[in-house]
Amino acid sequence: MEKERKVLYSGMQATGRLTIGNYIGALKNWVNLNEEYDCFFGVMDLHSLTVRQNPKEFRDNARLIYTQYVAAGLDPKKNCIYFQSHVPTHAELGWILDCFTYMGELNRMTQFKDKSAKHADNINAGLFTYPALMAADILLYQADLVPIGADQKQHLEICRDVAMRFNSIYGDVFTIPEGFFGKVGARIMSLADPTKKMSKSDENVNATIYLVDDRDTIIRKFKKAVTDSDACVRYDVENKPGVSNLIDIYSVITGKSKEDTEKEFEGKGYGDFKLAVGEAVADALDPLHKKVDELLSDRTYIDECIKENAEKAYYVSSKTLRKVHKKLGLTERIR
Ligand code: ATP
Ligand code: LTN
Repeated sequence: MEKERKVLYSGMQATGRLTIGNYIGALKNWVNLNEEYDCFFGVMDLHSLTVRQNPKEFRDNARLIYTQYVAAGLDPKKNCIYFQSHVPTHAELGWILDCFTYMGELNRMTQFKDKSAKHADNINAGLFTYPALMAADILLYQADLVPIGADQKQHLEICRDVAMRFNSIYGDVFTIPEGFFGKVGARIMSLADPTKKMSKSDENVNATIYLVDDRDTIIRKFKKAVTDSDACVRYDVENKPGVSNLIDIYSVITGKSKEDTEKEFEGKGYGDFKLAVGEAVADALDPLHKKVDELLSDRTYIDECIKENAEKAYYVSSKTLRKVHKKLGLTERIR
């Protein structure tokens, strides 16, 4: 049966506070997609358990991420925004897909290699099977499109392979999803090391602009951003990665082209440029801060959205899970 509207699925892990990388590369681009697609956005808290979390900070971060999704413009009455852990079908299908995912496939994942190197004392099985749970997230909703950053391409490939494998045995159960990759600002780099991506789990707080950072903090961090000794605002990723990253951020935030940005700062020093980038980012985040404060001051609205959307996600995903059970030959539940 043809669906009337295509389904779109995405999410972020609750491994820390969201950064402007998450905002520019993902969240900002999700707003208004609901006009064209049926959208599901998860706060991927089960995935976050692959790295050890402090329970109090974890709970606060997850709630803040939900609130920031809404504050950034995702309308929870028009998008299904929910916590992954509130919808048990994810873990259930995740297990089933573990049994359809090969060790050889998982062994090739660069995220697994990177995170194992970073957390050598906690290379757990969940970190290894992470892509099977991610496949479950997507396939449960029969998603057609998955907006993700380039770093998640490999995971989406496994999801597609597993879905095709399953379909080839049991018939058409899962929609095969496509990646949906953003154009500009797809990769915001660390302010301390512009050859590394800006990441919410970076230990160096000066490397990262968090969405919660206040104006002074933002400007201070941009002032400290690593550049070069060339003193010329010119876009050249290879030779001037720091300056190029700042140009990228400035262009995405202000809507100006890279060329216009270069012209605007012709003959000016890095001090002026960094201050302008800091001010532009602070201005852009100001309305988001106000909206977050407003939403946090009265919990009832967000609580109601969390509840309603978890129910909706459960309803939609259960249909797929029931079909999977049936196809696999699991004994039907007597109700
Ligand atoms: P972690 O530090 O825990 O690995 P992260 O900050 O890299 O987290 P994810 O939760 O893995 O973020 O990613 C959430 C979304 O944000 C993904 O779609 C990802 O591609 C995007 N994203 C993350 N970091 C950046 C960045 N620096 N630039 C652009 N997009 C990013
Ligand atoms: N692995 C993703 C987060 C994530 C996700 C998903 C994204 C978990 N499940 C399903 C899209 C669809 C990340 O680290 N960015």
